[in-house]
Amino acid sequence: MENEYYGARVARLSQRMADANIDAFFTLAAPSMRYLTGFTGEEGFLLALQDEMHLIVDGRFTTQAQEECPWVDVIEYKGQFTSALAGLLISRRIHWLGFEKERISYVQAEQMRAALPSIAMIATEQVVEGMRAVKDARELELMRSAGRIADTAYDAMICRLRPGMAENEAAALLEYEMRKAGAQGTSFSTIVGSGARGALPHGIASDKVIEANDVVVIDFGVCYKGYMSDCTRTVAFGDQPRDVMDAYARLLEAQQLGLSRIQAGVSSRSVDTAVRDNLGEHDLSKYFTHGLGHGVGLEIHEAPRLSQGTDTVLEAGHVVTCEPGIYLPGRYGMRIEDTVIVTGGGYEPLTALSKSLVLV
Ligand SMILES: [Mn+2]
Repeated sequence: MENEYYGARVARLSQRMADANIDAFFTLAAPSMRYLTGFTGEEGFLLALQDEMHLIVDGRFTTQAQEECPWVDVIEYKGQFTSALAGLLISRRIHWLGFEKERISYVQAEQMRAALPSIAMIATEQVVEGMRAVKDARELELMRSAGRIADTAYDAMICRLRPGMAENEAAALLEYEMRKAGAQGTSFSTIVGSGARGALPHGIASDKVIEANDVVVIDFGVCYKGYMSDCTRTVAFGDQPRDVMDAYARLLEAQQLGLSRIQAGVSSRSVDTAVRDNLGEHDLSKYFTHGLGHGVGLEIHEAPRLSQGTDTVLEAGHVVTCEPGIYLPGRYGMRIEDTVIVTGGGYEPLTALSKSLVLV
C-alpha cells in the first residue's frame, strides 16, 4: 500500500528525469526525501535511478530508514557519503547525474566533483518541488489536521494573553498548546511582535514585555506529520487610536479581497496585484513590504509564490497563504494570514480563527 503510494511519485520522478535528460537524480533535501520515500530523518542522501532508489545514511538513521521505507535500498556509509555514491554510479554506468542546485552547499558540490570525476553533474531546479506543489488527498488531509491543531492551540493561548507578559512567554504558551494539541513542533520560530516590534515582519518573539496599548502580531505554525501550518493574527487589548483602527479595517478588507481572488486558473501575481492596488487606494501599499503569499506543505515556504516577483497559474491542490501586512517603522505592525487549499471554484480555508483586532 505504502509502496504503491510512493511508487506513483517515483514513477513521476522518472518521467521528469527523462525530460531533464538525466539518468540519475540526487537529493539531500529532507522534505524531498520524505516526499519520495517516507523517510523522516533530517539527514541523508537519496539517489534515484530509472528503476532503483537508494538512500545513503549514517549509522544514526539506518534502522529508521529500513523501517520507514523497506522498499528502498538503504546503504549505511562511514566517512564521506561520496564514496557510497561513487560506487553506485560507477557500477550502474551512470553518466548524467542531476542534482538540486538550490539545495546543495558549495562544499558538498566540491566533494562530489572530486569523488565523481567521470560523471557529468547537471544542475536542476524544481524537479521534486514542482511535483510537491500540488497536494494529493492524503497530504491535504494532513494539512487540514495541522490547521485544526494550530487553531486549537491559538484559541487556548489567546484567552490567557495579558499585558505584562513578555513576548517570549506568549510564544512559549502557544508552543506548549501546539504540542498538547498533537503537533510535533513548530514550523518556524514563533513571531510575537508587540508595539513597534510588530513593524518587523519577521521579528521573532523577544523578552519585550507586551504593554496594554500595544498592537500585537502573532505569526505561528505547527508541524504535523511533516506538514506545516501558517497563520497570523493581529490583536489589541482595547480600542486603538482612530488611524490604527482604520488601517486594520483596510487590511482586513484587502485580505478578504485577496482570498476572494484565489481560484484554480488564476495568475498568482494577479492576486498580489489586486491586494496591493486595494491598499494603494488608501495610500497604504507603501507599508506592505513583502509578497502576498507562498505555498505551504512539507516546507513552510515553497512553490507557488503570490508576489510581483514570480507568476504561476494557480491549480486545484495548491496550498497557499494570503497574508497582507501594514508596517509603520517605530510605531506598529499588523498582518492577517490564512492558509487555503486552491479549488476549482475558489478556496478551502485551513484556519478558522477570529479576525477581530480587539480581544474581548
Ligand atoms: Mn506565511
